[in-house]
Amino acid sequence: MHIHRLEKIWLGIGIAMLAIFLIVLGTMAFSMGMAPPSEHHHTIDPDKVSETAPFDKPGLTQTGDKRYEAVMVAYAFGYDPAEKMEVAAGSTVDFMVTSSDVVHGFSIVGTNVNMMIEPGEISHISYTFDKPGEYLLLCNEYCGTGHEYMATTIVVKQEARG
Ligand SMILES: [Cu+2]
Repeated sequence: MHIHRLEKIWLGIGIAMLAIFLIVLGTMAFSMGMAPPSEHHHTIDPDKVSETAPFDKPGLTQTGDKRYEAVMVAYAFGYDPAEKMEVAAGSTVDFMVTSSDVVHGFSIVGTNVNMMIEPGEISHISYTFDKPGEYLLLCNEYCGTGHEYMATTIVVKQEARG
């Protein structure tokens, strides 16, 4: 069988690229120890969310100066706490979210906050709300017939100046 010289060159380049890719991947995985995130990998029994701390009392708590922790449960079809959460502008909110039933989304419009909430898993994300206003938090994973009603609001208030 005759293979054209240019075809041989292209074949060589293709095989070389594959080899380079595997060497880079192998080096990163084995000598640099890169792996999917697992440091903050927390799990929970999805059937016992309402009895497991801190998800037995979902809500917003102030943990420091301009620092809040929001413990939330996503369910079909809403978020707990359901009422608007209020923080002062410039505050960082540490979200800790799980699901008590199916896979839900957790996305805050106008920010880069976008998580998948899986039953059995606890998802963490922190965000600093610099701009005052109302932030819509909604589910972006289709989760059933009430999916479009699944939303809540975070209110970021301008600080009083004295
Ligand atoms: Cu949902």
